[in-house]
Amino acid sequence: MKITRVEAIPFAIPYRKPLRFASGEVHVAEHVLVRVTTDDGVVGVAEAPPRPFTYGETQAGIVAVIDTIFAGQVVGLDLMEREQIHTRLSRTIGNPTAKSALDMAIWDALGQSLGYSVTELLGGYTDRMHVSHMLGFDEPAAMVDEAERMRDTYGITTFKVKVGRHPYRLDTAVVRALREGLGDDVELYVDGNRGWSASESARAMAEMGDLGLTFAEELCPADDVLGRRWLVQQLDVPLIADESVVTPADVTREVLGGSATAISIKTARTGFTTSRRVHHLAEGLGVELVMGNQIDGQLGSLCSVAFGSAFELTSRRAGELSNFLDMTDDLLADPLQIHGGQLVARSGPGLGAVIDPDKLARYRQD
Ligand code: MUC
Ligand code: MG
Repeated sequence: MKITRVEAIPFAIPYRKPLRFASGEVHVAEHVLVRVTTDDGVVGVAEAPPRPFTYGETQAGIVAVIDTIFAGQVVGLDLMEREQIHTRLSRTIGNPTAKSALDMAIWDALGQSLGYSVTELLGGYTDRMHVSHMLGFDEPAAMVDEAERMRDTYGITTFKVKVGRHPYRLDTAVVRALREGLGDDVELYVDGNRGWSASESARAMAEMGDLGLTFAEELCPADDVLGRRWLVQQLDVPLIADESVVTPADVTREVLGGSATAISIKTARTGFTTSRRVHHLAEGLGVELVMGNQIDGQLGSLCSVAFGSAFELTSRRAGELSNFLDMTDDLLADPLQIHGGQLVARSGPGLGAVIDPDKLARYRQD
């Protein structure tokens, strides 16, 4: 079970329509497929979705850092030497998406080698999650139409609504239109991607006070240290920390500092090894978890559901697992299917992901 080869393959697949939010927009999924091969001929896979406007990682940068730094740190190690792998990758600060894809491809190879699914290896709590769909910026009527289509086609009844625009009235109008259009049976929460100040956030949340929101996420920057603590005190829903909590230490700082009361786990950002640490930390701190979406493709969404299904705390809430539906195509030979508002983690071994060679040939950029 020794790692003999690591490949980082850039690929690009267009979106049907761009996904827009306060910190950026995505028109094409310019991701990186990471493949890890062992001396037994097992091949583990995962995908890295760069978010340059959030973490500063780019597709070219991910390929370069894997090829020139991370591959050399893991080749020659056994798949079971998981803490050795983690320690070596952790010497480099930053590059969370590159490290995570490599980590998850190694777990996939480990699961295949041992004959267990990644979900079983991690915790084996259940095999599925409820799905939450992320609605990008648009006019109120268009966002209600999209939510209705997701509900009627896939049975999805939880929606994360992107907010953080100026002035905030367009966003509050969207959330009101969603509540009026979809009724009280759907769950709604908002994500500002740091677009508002603490006081704007407080005013907008007060204006939406009658709309029964479940959470608010990253409404203002965590660096507004006192402002965000003040905001958390105003809110009657948990404030989810997302891009402000890239490491377990960030989680500790945000939660103990009073600037966050729930945490988004993104496997694209913390892989399986560090996501597990974040999960255990959140459990110990007594804060809720949501499985977030770094605008993942199908392979990334499969990783999220594999992790989220492994634990009670992560499967309690709907996970953000559906935005691959916005893409025109994908790499998986057997596409993911959402039915009755749920996505099932594959029974393995490993992640149960098979890459379609023709699709990879069509979309790869190298
Ligand atoms: C989210 O939850 O913020 C947008 C940017 C990013 O990094 O992830 C998405 C979704
Ligand atoms: Mg977010």
